[in-house]
Amino acid sequence: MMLRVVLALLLPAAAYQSPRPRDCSDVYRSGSGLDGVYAIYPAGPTSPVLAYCDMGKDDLGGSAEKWTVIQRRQDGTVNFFMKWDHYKSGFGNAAGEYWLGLEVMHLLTQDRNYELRVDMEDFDGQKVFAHYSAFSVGPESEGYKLNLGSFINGAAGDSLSYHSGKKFTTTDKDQDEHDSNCARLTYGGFWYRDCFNANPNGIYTWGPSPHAAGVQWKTFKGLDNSLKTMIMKIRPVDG
Ligand SMILES: [Ca+2]
Repeated sequence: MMLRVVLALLLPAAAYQSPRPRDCSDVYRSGSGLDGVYAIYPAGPTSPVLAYCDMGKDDLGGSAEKWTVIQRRQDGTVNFFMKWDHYKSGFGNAAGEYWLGLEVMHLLTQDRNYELRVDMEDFDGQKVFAHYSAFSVGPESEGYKLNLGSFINGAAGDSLSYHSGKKFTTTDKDQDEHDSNCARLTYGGFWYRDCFNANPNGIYTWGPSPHAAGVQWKTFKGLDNSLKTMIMKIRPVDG
């Protein structure tokens, strides 16, 4: 402990900045301002994870967004009806549809305060979002519980607060409040309750869907329509 203090006084501050970005905000700080797939290192310098970074400079030249995409649906090419181990470690392709992984989400959000934005679009081309002040995922020992801040704004409306404080449920791990297993009933994996108002990882269908089984956001298009895109992304609140 003492040695560390002495070193911290002697070495320039730069020596203590990890050369490995923990998230897309770090990637941006290191000089990469373009949207795309980058390696991030939330679990340390020897454990790279590929993530899509939405740097988000809009057409109007607004400020950079620096979002780390943690989940994306856009064309149905990836099967999201996966078991616990897959939801834990992540699956899919960071350049397309993917789930970053619960363990990575936990590691990221235990060290910094993140906010969440969920972008979505229906098959008529209507684009909306829902913005939340905070997002974190607890440890596996507590079921990767979702901790959500308050709904800030967005025309999608608030379908996610219903899930705050809930553990994650997959087809092979039932931690929800339903008599049965919500992941089995709705063909997904999520922080289900009894069962959901939002089902970003539901089965991908083109528009009309089986009731309460599609890629859905209740306050936007109800529970009988599946959405074309659904993107969950986070960034540090302190920039
Ligand atoms: Ca249950």
